[in-house]
Amino acid sequence: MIERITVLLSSSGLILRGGFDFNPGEDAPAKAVLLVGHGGAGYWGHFQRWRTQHDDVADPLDAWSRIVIDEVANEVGARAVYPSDQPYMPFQQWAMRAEGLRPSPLGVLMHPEFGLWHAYRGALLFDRALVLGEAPQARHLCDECRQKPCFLGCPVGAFDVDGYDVGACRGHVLGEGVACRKRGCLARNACPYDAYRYPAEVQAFHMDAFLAE
Ligand code: B12
Ligand code: SF4
Ligand code: SF4
Repeated sequence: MIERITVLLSSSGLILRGGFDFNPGEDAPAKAVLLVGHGGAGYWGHFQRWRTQHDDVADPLDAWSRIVIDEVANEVGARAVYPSDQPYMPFQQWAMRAEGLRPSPLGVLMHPEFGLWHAYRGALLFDRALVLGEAPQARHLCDECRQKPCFLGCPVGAFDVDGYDVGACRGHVLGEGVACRKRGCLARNACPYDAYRYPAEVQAFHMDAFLAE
């Protein structure tokens, strides 16, 4: 079935990110979960082509993701859930278990290949076990990064060891922060593991979505 899902997703640029069976007795919404997302911006061209025909749709990336992932869910007898559905499903906790990832100082999970340049667009929930164990810990690149330039990248110090000051960030981006608005978060962009960095256009799209929340 994993192969089938991979094939079904291939025309969208989205990828299967991993998954696991919930533990017996665990407070969980299903027996197993598979995460769908992207590493880098491989989905962007597919999404943009869809968008040319659907330019009046609200939250277009969410809408497109729902169309793609609902179809896969129907094909494989799963229930699809989405990161922006409320109450929020713990996508990052699931990703840590599915891919063995840990958070960067910015809150975004650090991936050994994609760096900070990846995200989750949905999850497939199954009412049957898939016999999938949790992933072993992946190499955590932040442990090897001595200078931690992400901490210095933000002009208003919105990230520190205590977490992320959303108000300070949003205030800057809506005011003086033209660079953040046009090219994306400077702290995220300061990370040296940038082989999969999203193009500026993609970052500006996500920043607009963040400001609209
Ligand atoms: C609410 C939310 C936000 C709030 C954070 C408010 C806060 N301080 O908690 C706001 C709107 C500020 C935000 C911003 C961003 N977010 Co956000 N966000 C979410 C959302 C929808 C829910 C998080 C939640 O509360 N979960 C409920 C708890 C129970 O689940 P959890 O897994 O334990 O949640 C963990 C996270 O909330 C994390 N966390 C706490 N504070 C922050 C702050 C940031 C910036 C991040 C990334 C995580 C994070 O700690 C929790 C405990 O482990 C998730 C999607 C989801 N459903 O998880 C995306 C999510 C966490 N966000 C994500 C991202 C990428 C961002 C942005 C960096 C960029 C963007 N949206 O394009 C921006 C940062 C803005 C910037 N400067 O660039 C990604 C992270 C992917 C990854 N690689 O790890 C997620 C998973 C969405 C996705 N589609 O993949 N986000
Ligand atoms: S700059 Fe270093 S510490 Fe910060 S996210 Fe990148 S690898 Fe991790
Ligand atoms: S978007 Fe700009 S203001 Fe917000 S955390 Fe990133 S660098 Fe700082």
